[in-house]
Amino acid sequence: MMAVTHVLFVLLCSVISLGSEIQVDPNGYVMYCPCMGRFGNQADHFLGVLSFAKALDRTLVLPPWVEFHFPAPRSVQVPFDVYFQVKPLLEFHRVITMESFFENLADEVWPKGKRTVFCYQARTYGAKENDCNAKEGNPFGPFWDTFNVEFDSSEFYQPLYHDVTHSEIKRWKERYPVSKFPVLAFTGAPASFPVQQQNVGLHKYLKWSDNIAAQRDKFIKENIGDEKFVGIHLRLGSDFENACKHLDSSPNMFAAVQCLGYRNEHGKASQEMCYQSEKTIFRDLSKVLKSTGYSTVFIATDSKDLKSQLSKKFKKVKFVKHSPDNAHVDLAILGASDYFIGNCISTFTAFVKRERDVNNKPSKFWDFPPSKKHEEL
Ligand code: GFB
Repeated sequence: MMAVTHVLFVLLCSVISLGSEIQVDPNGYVMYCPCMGRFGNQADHFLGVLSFAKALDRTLVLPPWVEFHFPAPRSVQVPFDVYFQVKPLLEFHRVITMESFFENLADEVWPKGKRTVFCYQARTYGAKENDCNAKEGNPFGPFWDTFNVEFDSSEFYQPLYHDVTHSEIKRWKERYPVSKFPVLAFTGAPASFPVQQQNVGLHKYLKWSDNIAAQRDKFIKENIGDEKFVGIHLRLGSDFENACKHLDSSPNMFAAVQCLGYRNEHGKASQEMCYQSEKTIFRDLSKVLKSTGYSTVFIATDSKDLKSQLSKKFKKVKFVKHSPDNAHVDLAILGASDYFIGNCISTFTAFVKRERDVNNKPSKFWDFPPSKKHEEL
């Protein structure tokens, strides 16, 4: 009897493992290093690549997020599913995490010795001439090292573009058939920056992982309760202050189009839209508190939180902040707030704005539309 039970158990296990076996996609794969910028930039790119992989009808290999933990000299890779669920993305298109790809498929689909890397044109810095030099520099090298990838050849895909128009996709398929190129591995994201207008709505497939959602909910339960609250994003670090000095020469800097419009139909960016004075923050927050009647404000910031100044100015308002510093929990709480004020130029804000748009939640931006004269409180 024991033996029969054991055989049945083994049979059942093999059926289960067969059922969950990861199949090779005969249409091939798109893989890339999210090698530009920090989280907000990478998220913008991600939506574009998701759309590109779908248009090519290849499975998208979900890369880890690249983070720069100072003072660590090298970047670190955080698996995609630490922050986001994989399942909702499958409603849109076929995806697999990069960890799973290398564990289950790489030897068969993309064996060592046959690994071509794609870049638009030769990258000029690096040891080799006429090469993508895909592992040259940080985060390029550490990213591919995480998966023990060495490249055997480079492919320059110019003049093709990662546009999803029918004719362009046809050109990609003709030039790079799956039979010869089962994996299109890119040195950087094959996508526009900032995210193209037609891909903004793909944000609805990005759903926080259970872990991030639990941290968000715990914070709100313990610090805000059932009160409605305003979430504010203060992007006041010196890196942003310096970047904003170039606004005149780069009027569409970073995520500016989220306010100005993709054809700049909503005017020009002001300095206060990019880097706010306390006066602007007080003025715009005051308007929102008055119009909503809310009396709790969640502050997310990369540097100064202005908590004591704000508490002094708005005596009846409670200001709360998440500690320790956690960018993704901050994003998730901002996404859950009942009203949001963010920074037009920041892609960190843009992430929140997109999430709120897909959930029909109201948002506004500091000094937008730009005021001519600062009103006093
Ligand atoms: O996300 P990100 O590309 O947005 O880069 P921007 C800003 C980084 O700063 C985030 C941290 O990824 C976070 O690590 N950060 C910003 C925050 N705001 C917050 C916050 O409210 N809370 C926490 N915890 N962390 C651009 C860059 O930043 O800034 C450009 O993307 C360039 O590459 C430029 O460096 C100066 O679009 O705001």
